[in-house]
Amino acid sequence: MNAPRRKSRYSAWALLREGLRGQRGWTPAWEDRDPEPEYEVIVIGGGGHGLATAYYLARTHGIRRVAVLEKGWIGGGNTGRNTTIIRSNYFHPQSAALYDLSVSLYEGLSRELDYNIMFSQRGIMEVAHTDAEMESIARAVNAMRINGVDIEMIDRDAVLGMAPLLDASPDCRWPVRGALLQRRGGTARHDAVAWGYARAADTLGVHIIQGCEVQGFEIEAGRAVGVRTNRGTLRAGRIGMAVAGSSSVLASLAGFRLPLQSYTLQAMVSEPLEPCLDTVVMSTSNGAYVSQSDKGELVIGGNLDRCPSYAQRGSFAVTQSVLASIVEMFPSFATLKLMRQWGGTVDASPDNSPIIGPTPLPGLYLNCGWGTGGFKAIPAGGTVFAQLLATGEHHPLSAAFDLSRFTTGALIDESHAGVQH
Ligand code: FAD
Ligand code: PYC
Repeated sequence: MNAPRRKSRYSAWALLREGLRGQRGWTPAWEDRDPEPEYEVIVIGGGGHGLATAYYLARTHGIRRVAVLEKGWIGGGNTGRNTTIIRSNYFHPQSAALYDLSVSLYEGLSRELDYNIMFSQRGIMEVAHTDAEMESIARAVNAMRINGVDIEMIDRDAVLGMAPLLDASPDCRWPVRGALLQRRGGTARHDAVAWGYARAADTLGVHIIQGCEVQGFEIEAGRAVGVRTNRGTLRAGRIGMAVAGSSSVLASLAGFRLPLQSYTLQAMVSEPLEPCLDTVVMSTSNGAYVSQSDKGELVIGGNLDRCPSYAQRGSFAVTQSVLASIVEMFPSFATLKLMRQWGGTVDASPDNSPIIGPTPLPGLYLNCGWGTGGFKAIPAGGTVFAQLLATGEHHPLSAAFDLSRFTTGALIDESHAGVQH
């Protein structure tokens, strides 16, 4: 699937002319390539992390003989299925540094890629409903501020000022006590992140190959030297995998196991309505969250479906419980119709932190385990993974996320950091 690129960008006349001419002057944003037999680096997975990695390999490290292999279409995995929340309110210094770099890179990404990713820094708030939650939010805010993250605590009046449709009645199901607020947080257009990186990488010479599924690895003298795909065998000096919910499947093809479980995380959108919510509201205790997209739809999500699964759809019971929480928090949303519901397969690690680094098979490297929270990490994930693939050495920000932490015990427990547990 190729997104269209305008010849003269930013020109309203060019847009009008193309509309009237039947769009004959538009060229594809990236070329859909056939695979070549050999590359310097192969990146498996055309989601945000794979595409960003390819872009930074070419842009930062000057490595342009790069192929991104995607079994379906780029952005068709979790990158195109998520609810696009970007924030860096993580607890541990290693995570704060990584996610904060990502927010900073997002701030300049439209300009960097010359592609509007529609990053809207409308703020994200995690609402506390009880005194106990206020206490734990206060502790989290203190820890995050020590890590240099710009987080604040706001009181009930400030929350209701920012999200006036929250139920403020005295006997409501989810009373508002206050919230943790990150004003720099917000949302971006997910497909645009994938398309923007794809176009920029393609411009630098990266091959983006869709409909190309990795089905096995070529191993010589104990080292991965290539991949077997439905479109032939391709060799490479280094191979990176950024396949999110399919990480365990690829690992088993390479002959090792990962400490990951794959779950369905679902999301849904309402019919479009007039602007009524210009921040992201997440609930600390019920896990549900909502924001309003530029099209006017309410974008809603909540807890994981509990059974491990590779199904890219969710169970009705979870849809129902998420919507019940949203309607309890925002009674006026009860009259809205639900337009669409879908799911993605997320890869959850035991400490809810990503795994980045070499694998037990030399020549093959990992970027996975982002679970429910890897969209926000795409620019930073791509930056650190590109450095690893270019040099064979960790970027300073990824060293702590090495697979070896599950044997050393140096876990980075961020289980509180997502709304979904
Ligand atoms: P993906 O985008 O899934 O890309 C991996 C790609 O690998 C896929 O396109 C897949 O087709 C391809 N692939 C798999 N196997 C093979 C193979 N054998 N050969 C070739 N290609 C292969 N994160 C946030 O930060 N904020 C949010 O608000 C948020 N909300 C979410 C809501 C939902 C409903 C879901 C499902 C996830 C959410 N996430 C969120 C998580 C986020 O979407 C993911 O962590 C992130 O998109 C992972 O990006 P990725 O590039 O690693 O994976
Ligand atoms: O990581 O912020 C997040 C998130 C929200 C919903 C799903 N993931």
